[in-house]
Amino acid sequence: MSEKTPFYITTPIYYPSGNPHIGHCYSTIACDCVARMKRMQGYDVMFLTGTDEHGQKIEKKAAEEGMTPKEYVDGIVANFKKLWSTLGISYDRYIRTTDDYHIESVQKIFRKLYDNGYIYKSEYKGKYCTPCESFWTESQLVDGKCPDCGREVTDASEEAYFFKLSEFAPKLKELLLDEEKDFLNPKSRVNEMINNFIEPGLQDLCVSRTSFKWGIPVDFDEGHIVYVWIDALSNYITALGYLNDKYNDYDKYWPADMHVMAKEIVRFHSLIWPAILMALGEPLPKKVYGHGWITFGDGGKMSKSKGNVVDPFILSERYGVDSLRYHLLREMVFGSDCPYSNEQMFTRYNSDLANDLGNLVSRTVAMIEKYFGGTLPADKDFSDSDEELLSMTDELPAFVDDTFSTLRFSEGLEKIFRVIARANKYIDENEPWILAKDEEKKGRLAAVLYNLLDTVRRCAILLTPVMPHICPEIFEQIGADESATTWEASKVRHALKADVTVHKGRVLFPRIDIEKELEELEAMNKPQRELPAEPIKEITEFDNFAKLDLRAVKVLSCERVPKSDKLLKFIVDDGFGERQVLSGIAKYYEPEQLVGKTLGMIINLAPRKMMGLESNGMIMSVRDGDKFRVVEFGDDIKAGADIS
Ligand code: ME8
Repeated sequence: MSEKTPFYITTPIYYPSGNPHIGHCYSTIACDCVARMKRMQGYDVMFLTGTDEHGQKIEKKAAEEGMTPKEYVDGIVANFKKLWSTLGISYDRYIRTTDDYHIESVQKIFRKLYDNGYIYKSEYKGKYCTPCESFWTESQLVDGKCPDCGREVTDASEEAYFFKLSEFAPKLKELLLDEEKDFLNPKSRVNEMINNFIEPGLQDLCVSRTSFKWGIPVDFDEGHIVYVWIDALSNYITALGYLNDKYNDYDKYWPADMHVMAKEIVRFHSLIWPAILMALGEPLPKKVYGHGWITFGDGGKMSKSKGNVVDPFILSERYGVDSLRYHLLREMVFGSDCPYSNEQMFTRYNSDLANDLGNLVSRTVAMIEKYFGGTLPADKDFSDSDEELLSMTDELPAFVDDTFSTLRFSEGLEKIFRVIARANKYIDENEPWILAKDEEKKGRLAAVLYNLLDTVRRCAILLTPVMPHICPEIFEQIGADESATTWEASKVRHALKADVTVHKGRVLFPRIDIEKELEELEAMNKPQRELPAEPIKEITEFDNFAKLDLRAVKVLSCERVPKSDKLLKFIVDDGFGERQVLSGIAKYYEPEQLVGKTLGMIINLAPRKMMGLESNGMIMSVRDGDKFRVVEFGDDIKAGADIS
């Protein structure tokens, strides 16, 4: 038996400086789709993702939250993993740059670069913000001031290590222009790299910092921390066991077949990363793909800091994981930016998934049940007129392979759905309901329905990497056994049993009422309570305040409300008894964190129903921009104590 060919694909490792959003989902789903397809094609796939957990930004965020950096990232990493599991991401390995083996490898990599003469010690000169302890380059300043705090900066210098990036300029240019290697895609990024970075002259890169602590120490020079991009890029090899004993997969999987990312970090992957590998004497990755951004509203890259993020948990819960995966892959044209729109997602869902694919499956299965009791007869009367549909389908596997392997999912999917539309038209052309009236035409009717089933089968195989949860249901409904659902079987006509039996199942893609859904999503996006427009609300009488019954309560239990991303359900002791209260704070707290706590609550608000559950009161909280906390008292405060 021949060995399987290895295939190594990576996402960027994301910053856990905030929770994952739909932009992160795109890169990860894209890689997942390629990984799944390659596995179906018989490759031995290693699909790596992870988190890039060091650096000043994370150190600061954690401090703001009153946590250690590790505590802070642990919480966010759990959310990344939860999202990937929700979205059916089939990663083989998850690397955290805080993992011991990675730290050990990075220290060895840094030393090896130093020993090989590619890292040297010098002076780093820049603009320094003393309160932030940060160096900035001239171009990073905002109006000549610190971009973080807006204060004055001063000229300063510090001792730092530098990587001889400049030395690699000719080799990098050659790499980027090598047509056979086809290293960087899309091609527009090649020109960008050459014109914007190589031609103006590559500068040596400062690769150590002394101004913060949350990073990997340079092990031979105390106080120096390895620059976060050296730490981060190295993940692609440390995760395979390069210079560590944790794994032993480097020889098998390196060089990577594809690194996938969005355009803003292509520079790091197509210039700095290859230069580091050249300096280490290691082979270069085969391909770097820089896709565009999913943009939102104002056309900027959707980011954690803008607070305008569409929640992938809510979308996949309400409309199905596979619909979200399909939408993202179908809409994004490789290389271009793509505005995110729920309306666009619903429109596409209704036309492609509900109308075209869903209907094709349900009509075909229903007709086989109606006309043949669910099992097709072996005798069929095929016709030359079937050829157009069949030969269109024959073209799909190679085209999908080519387009999906190069991140051109929208092209591949468009072509699959053209065949699905053609199949629907084939039903209208052949009018099975007329054929069914004539006993003599039963053979023809069976052939028509069989061709339809087989077209569904072949399309569903090719759609499996995109919609891995729904396609197996389609196979079940059309009676395709395992041998008829392999990648190879997508290339073959009529792989279903001649006397195939279908099984009617649930409606795969129920139609979406677009208006209604948009309204409901909009309502979910509204902040819970509007902040007053004026700085201070109008004066009120003491009597109004006295009407509110404010008490300390003890949290007896707390759990998430199923199907809600926002709500937590509490049972609290209010000093008089137990009561149930709901609060929309699931984004900010894990239920376990709150059990046993003594919180502030308004206990005499009229009861309200949310998600079918009654809430009796309101837990008090404070919001300051991004920050959010419940109002909390010490353990020594009894339940029922009066707040005034
Ligand atoms: O850059 N549209 O991490 P990061 C499409 N840690 N893709 C998007 C996106 C959007 N709006 N927003 C994010 C880092 N992405 C570094 C990477 S790799 C050695 C270190 C995706 O959390 C896209 O892949 O800022 C982008 O390149 C990546 O997330 C940036 O993630």
